[in-house]
Amino acid sequence: MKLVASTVFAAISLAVPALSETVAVTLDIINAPGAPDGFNRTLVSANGTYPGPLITANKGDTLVVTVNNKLDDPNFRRSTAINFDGIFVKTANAFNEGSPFVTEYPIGPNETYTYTVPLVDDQTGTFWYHSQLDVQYVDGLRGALIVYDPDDPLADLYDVDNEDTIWQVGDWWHNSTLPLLAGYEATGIVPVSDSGTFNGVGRYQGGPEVPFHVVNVEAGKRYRFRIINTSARNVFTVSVDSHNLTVIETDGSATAPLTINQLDLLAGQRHSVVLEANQPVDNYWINAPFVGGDPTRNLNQNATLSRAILRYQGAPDADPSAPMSLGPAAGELNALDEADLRPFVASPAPEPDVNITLNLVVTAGKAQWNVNNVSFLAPEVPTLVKILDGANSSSDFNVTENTFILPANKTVQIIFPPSDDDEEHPFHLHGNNFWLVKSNSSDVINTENPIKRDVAGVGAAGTIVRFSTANPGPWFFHCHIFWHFHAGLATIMASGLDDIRADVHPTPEWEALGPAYEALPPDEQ
Ligand SMILES: *[C@@H]1O[C@H](CO)[C@@H](O)[C@H](O)[C@H]1NC(C)=O
Ligand SMILES: *[C@@H]1O[C@H](CO)[C@@H](O)[C@H](O)[C@H]1NC(C)=O
Ligand SMILES: *[C@@H]1O[C@H](CO)[C@@H](O)[C@H](O)[C@H]1NC(C)=O
Ligand SMILES: *[C@@H]1O[C@H](CO)[C@@H](O)[C@H](O)[C@H]1NC(C)=O
Ligand SMILES: *[C@@H]1O[C@H](CO)[C@@H](O)[C@H](O)[C@H]1NC(C)=O
Ligand SMILES: *[C@@H]1O[C@H](CO)[C@@H](O)[C@H](O)[C@H]1NC(C)=O
Ligand SMILES: *[C@@H]1O[C@H](CO)[C@@H](O)[C@H](O)[C@H]1NC(C)=O
Ligand SMILES: *[C@@H]1O[C@H](CO)[C@@H](O)[C@H](O)[C@H]1NC(C)=O
Ligand SMILES: *[C@@H]1O[C@H](CO)[C@@H](O)[C@H](O)[C@H]1NC(C)=O
Ligand SMILES: *[C@@H]1O[C@H](CO)[C@@H](O)[C@H](O)[C@H]1NC(C)=O
Ligand SMILES: *[C@@H]1O[C@H](CO)[C@@H](O)[C@H](O)[C@H]1NC(C)=O
Ligand SMILES: *[C@@H]1O[C@H](CO)[C@@H](O)[C@H](O)[C@H]1NC(C)=O
Ligand SMILES: [Cu+2]
Repeated sequence: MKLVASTVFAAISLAVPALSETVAVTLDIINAPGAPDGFNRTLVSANGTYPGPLITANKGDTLVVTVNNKLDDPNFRRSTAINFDGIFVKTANAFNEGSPFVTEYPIGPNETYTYTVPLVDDQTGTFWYHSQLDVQYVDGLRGALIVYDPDDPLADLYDVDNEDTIWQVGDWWHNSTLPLLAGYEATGIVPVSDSGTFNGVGRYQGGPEVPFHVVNVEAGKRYRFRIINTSARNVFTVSVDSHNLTVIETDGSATAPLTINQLDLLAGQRHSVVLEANQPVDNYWINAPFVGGDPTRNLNQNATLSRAILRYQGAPDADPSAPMSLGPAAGELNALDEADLRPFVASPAPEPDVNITLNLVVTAGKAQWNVNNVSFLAPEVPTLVKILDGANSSSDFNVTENTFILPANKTVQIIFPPSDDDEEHPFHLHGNNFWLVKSNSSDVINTENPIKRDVAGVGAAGTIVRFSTANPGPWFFHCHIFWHFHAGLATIMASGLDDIRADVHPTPEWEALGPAYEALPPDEQ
């Protein structure tokens, strides 16, 4: 059976408003042992697992996430802060957005903080949560967050969409981030991962044969797989032997169905794909090889070992008999080109009122990245605190805070000129999404029907995005390769400062984070 766009229009919903519910979740942030790829180490984790527990909600619900910081290992950063990546955040709620030193002070050890995050604008789709404090999520603090749409206009395209249809691919390191950062800072060479994990399991060269993750399917059914790249660095390329994949969602935005057989995801990016279990009952490889840095710098790395198994009901409990490939052979390859994606509902990009050009340049031999000659340093006083105290122009922020002051209710165009750097930088906007007017994969400028997403690659061909400032706030806009983020590849897009002052009324609990954090000795911060 072919998936054709016309079938989706049959699924007109009856638009019965769903009752909005409170989704109460508790996350204990703890140091715990874990061996995702067979190498035992200490994690920074939510509830002791990597990935952390799955969070699910329905359209319009309110997430109430209580974070108990129980980090106690002095070999790790002790504070934390959780960002719900890709979730729209209204101005009034900007203080619960989870970005340390931008919208809050970090949560110190032995502290508890509750993030109340109403899901707005009928947003649904595939998201994730992770620590936003420095590179902390590299140590394991990452997990999936799915917002289901009870009236999904694409529901006719698939039969199964549940907690077993989420694929989280991520890079993994054996060492912890403090020594890795020390190495990065001494050499300017980004740490090369030991392995790639698929739903929290992986293998490294010479390591134990950790059983691959198994995805169970039944012949004849169609599955909505939600793929999340929870990388801190690596780019994963996903395919399933002998099967097509039909893309229907990009970063929480429904897309017109597009059938391919391989896709790339940069760090932070998400896609939903429909797979039809239309092949003979058997085991098939799900290939998820990755690239990220020079593999000869880490002999544990073997991207071929980054994979999982698609197992049809009735197939033996065994590895596929096919060789482990990296994906479809050249003659059969039909890879996703981001520029070919179209939104499910067209939303033309408005003409810009403000243009900003951002040049990304690395300082040779150093762990230092610059945006327009400035390497971002986390503000000492969070941007939102300064704004609430009256900051109203660029001169109220240190140059190193790379803060752009923008008017409310306008369209801002960000132009990333072509760069000569060979690594794509996945730029991610917090609290909002953007129109991808020009993909780094194409020379075409598309203002008519661009996709909207919240992470876009910036690289050799140049990238242009536009976003609206109708939802004012101090929104982080940074590279999702967290090593680059740490090295200064970040900006803050602060819009509508008077609106922020009018709308944001933080709770006493939020106000208390600052004094508690400031009182900590540096090694507990
Ligand atoms: C995490 O662990 C805490 C403490 O055991 C528990 O109360 C909570 O329900 C767990 N959270 C999730 C999402 O499973
Ligand atoms: C990992 O090490 C911890 C403590 O060092 C131990 O308790 C745990 O059982 C080990 N786990 C594995 C899978 O070896
Ligand atoms: C956190 O609480 C534990 C148990 O009460 C205590 O041993 C530890 O010293 C506290 N840590 C900090 C950083 O306050
Ligand atoms: C972590 O890095 C430190 C410093 O380079 C090194 O001494 C240690 O052996 C490394 N540990 C692992 C598990 O790679
Ligand atoms: C995840 O993102 C990283 C960094 O951008 C990239 O190297 C990797 O290939 C991506 N993974 C997938 C599955 O696309
Ligand atoms: C995959 O899609 C191609 C092109 O649409 C089609 O020719 C092929 O039969 C499909 N393969 C499977 C296994 O569905
Ligand atoms: C990586 O793993 C594959 C599958 O086990 C193996 O065939 C290949 O030789 C390995 N690569 C290296 C460089 O050892
Ligand atoms: C922004 O740049 C575009 C394309 O370069 C140009 O057409 C437009 O006039 C500029 N707008 C402003 C407000 O400068
Ligand atoms: C960056 O610095 C160089 C050299 O000092 C200067 O020529 C250039 O105009 C600066 N670029 C920006 C965007 O400020
Ligand atoms: C803040 O700056 C805006 C734009 O420059 C200006 O219109 C507004 O009056 C200023 N607000 C305050 C409180 O000074
Ligand atoms: C302010 O910026 C300067 C460089 O422009 C930097 O040396 C200094 O550390 C920054 N101060 C703060 C408080 O961020
Ligand atoms: C932006 O537009 C909204 C709705 O049109 C309006 O309520 C708000 O006052 C406007 N804000 C500014 C700063 O113009
Ligand atoms: Cu980057």
